[in-house]
Amino acid sequence: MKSTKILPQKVNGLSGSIVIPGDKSISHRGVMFGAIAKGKSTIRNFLTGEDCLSTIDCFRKMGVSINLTDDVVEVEGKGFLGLTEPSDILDVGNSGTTTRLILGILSGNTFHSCLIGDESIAKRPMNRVTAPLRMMGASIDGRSEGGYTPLAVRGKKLTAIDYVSPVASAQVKSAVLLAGLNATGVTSVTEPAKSRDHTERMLRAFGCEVEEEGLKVSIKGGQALTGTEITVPGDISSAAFFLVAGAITPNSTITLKNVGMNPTRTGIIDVLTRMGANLSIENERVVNFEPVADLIISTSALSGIEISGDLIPRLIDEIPIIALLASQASGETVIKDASELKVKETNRIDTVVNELTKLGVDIQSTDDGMIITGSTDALNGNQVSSYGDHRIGMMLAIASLITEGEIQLENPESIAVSYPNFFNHLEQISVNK
Ligand code: SPQ
Repeated sequence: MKSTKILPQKVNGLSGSIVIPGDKSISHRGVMFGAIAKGKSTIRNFLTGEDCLSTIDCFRKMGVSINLTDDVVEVEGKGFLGLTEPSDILDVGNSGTTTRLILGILSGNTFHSCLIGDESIAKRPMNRVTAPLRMMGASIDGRSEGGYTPLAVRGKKLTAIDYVSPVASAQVKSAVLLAGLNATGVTSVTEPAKSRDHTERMLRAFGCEVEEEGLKVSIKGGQALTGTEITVPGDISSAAFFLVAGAITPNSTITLKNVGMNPTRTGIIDVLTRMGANLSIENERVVNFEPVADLIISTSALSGIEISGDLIPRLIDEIPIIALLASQASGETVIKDASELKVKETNRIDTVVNELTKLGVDIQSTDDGMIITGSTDALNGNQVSSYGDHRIGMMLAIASLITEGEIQLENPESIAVSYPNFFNHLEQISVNK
């Protein structure tokens, strides 16, 4: 049975600081690349969210020894072809990143494997990855001709391709590049707009050569990864919830420490700045191969803007919380070119519009996004649902900070997918008198 949580009531302000937990995308990649590398890797500040634990579980089933103590992961890498045939089904849980990236590793391996995930994963399109992998020679079968989980993979010898992806997707790019690592020839992926580049950066940290030319990324097959040490920066997608909370909750100033500032992820910073948020970026530094900073945000008056084009892949996961931000800005915010939202953990155009409408926000869905007409009136309480989507659950919890009346959130557990201590952090900065 699904549980319901009464969300914290309207607060008098937010104050203090939070250390943002490790980046989900980078944590996944740390374990995966560590597993296919030769030698030991240590990953610090690892995100212990459920999605990343699913990745650990899948590689353990392929014979990789992985030790997790608090937020430190030690992986005894076995080399790309040192993974062993899993005797059990690989369960990816709710994680699209695990499913799609692992397919790139399994396709060029030597054994048979099966992948399964939860109800949400079963609805997410896998043909965007299985199609280019098959062009390389992969043997993948599953529902709707390999379009959906459960999937079965028979490892094959792969040949490089020069793939032009119809979508700007780091998961597609990464799956093809990972398959390319063990293919004959040079594999390239060209995207319509730049998606997050953690794979490219981390492959270099593991000693691989990766070429980039505009929107094209290439990798030569036959390169071996060498185990390394990684410190994961805080996840800007998690920080985004508190950035918006600080901007829209009256009487607030909060500091978010250790936030990853990779330029392929900082669309939320651009949006906040353009809307008039009071945001400062301090202590900028590079940790391993990723830029990091501390962010300070205070309440301010905001104005609506248009969010579209190449900016979309740089903030795709932040759109649910940006919709809430826009609800508190004067004028209209138009979000377009974002039809990728329809294939996330939920159809995030529908779930954002449905749930914010229940709280009294003036919001309409469009074919590729949404239009929000802002107002600084308080939102109203209601019974809402995360629909099992962590980002919808956290957005609704932040909405409760500016709501008159009670919000009851169905299925709050989904938040543990990417931010297990979200409610503790929220409580830590809430000023109640
Ligand atoms: O891993 P999953 O379930 O796909 O998670 C999401 C999220 O909101 O956390 C998407 F629903 O993030 C993706 C992101 O949208 C993580 C990701 C990655 O680590 O490579 C890339 C993005 O997806 P895509 O399809 O644009 O490549």
